[in-house]
Amino acid sequence: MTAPEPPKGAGRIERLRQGLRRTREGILGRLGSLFRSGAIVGDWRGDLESALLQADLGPKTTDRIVEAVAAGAKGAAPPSWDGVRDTARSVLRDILSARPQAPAASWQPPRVILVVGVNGGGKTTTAGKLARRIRGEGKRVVLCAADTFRAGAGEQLRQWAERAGAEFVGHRPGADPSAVVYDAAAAALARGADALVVDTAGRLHTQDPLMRELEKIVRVVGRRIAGAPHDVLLVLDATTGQNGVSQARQFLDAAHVNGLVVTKLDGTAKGGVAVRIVQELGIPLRYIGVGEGPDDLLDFDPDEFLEGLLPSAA
Ligand SMILES: Nc1nc2c(ncn2[C@@H]2O[C@H](COP(=O)(O)OP(=O)(O)OP(=O)(O)O)[C@@H](O)[C@H]2O)c(=O)[nH]1
Ligand SMILES: [Mg+2]
Repeated sequence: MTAPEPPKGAGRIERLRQGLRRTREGILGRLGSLFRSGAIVGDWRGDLESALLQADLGPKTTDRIVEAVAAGAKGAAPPSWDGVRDTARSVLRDILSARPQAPAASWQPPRVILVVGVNGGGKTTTAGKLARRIRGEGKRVVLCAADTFRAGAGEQLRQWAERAGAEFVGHRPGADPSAVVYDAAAAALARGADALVVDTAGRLHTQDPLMRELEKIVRVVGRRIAGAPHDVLLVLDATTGQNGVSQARQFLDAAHVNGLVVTKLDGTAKGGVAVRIVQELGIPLRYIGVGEGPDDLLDFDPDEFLEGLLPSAA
């Protein structure tokens, strides 16, 4: 089976543009016409502020942008649209680029990627999309269904495995998640896989707290594969905004999260929340989800993201 290539170049930018459409149109619709047409009467600060807050950029970032625009405005004349847009982009670029990745430690395959987050955020979909990308690079990948809570979860992941051309390891619903991970690690080693992607539950069937179960998964896979899990991706749903960020914090310690994934950016006009998430959690944003399709997971690139949000030509 040959896996399709992940989107590249122009295709990827177009997907990003599509995914951010509602947020972009929200911001541009309110501000572009106002500043461009010079129709500002009086308090442009209030208009700018409310458009940025509507996009869910958060009060801190909004203040920073408004202050920077005010500082750049000449005398009493209202700022130009170009000035507003460029200032906003530069403040946002500052925030989004502020957290360089730690240099990658050396590791031996299989690379173990653990996908965690609250229920419904898009973990299984993200695990499936990741497997597809890895296959697209011509590598062998095992998908592990460590969500044994939801009856349909294993089947959902198995279908992704089929589509991606990945191998699948799952147990019956209700099984011990760590036991599934143990078997998947063994299978990945035995088959010489390049990557093992582990989908986890947002809830559990036992009284064991979720965080304790995640800690156990981390321990078990680390005993089987040196240095694993190499990546722990916390999946956050952009449509849940600030609530999602608060809920997410508890995952940071339990699972040593080293990367964020913001999903469903296509389903919201509040895509500015991605900036807020990066700022508040202080962990690099690695991927963004812009749709339900297999190719709708994009590498996060601050400049591309800003071009999708506030195009330089708009
Ligand atoms: N529009 C859109 N939908 C998404 C995206 N990512 C996931 N979804 C959808 O969100 C829903 C939930 O996704 P799942 O991957 O099942 O979420 P989960 O975190 O695994 O959920 P649980 O297993 O119940 O904890 C599904 O209908 C997905 O198709 C995205 O980037 N955009
Ligand atoms: Mg799931």
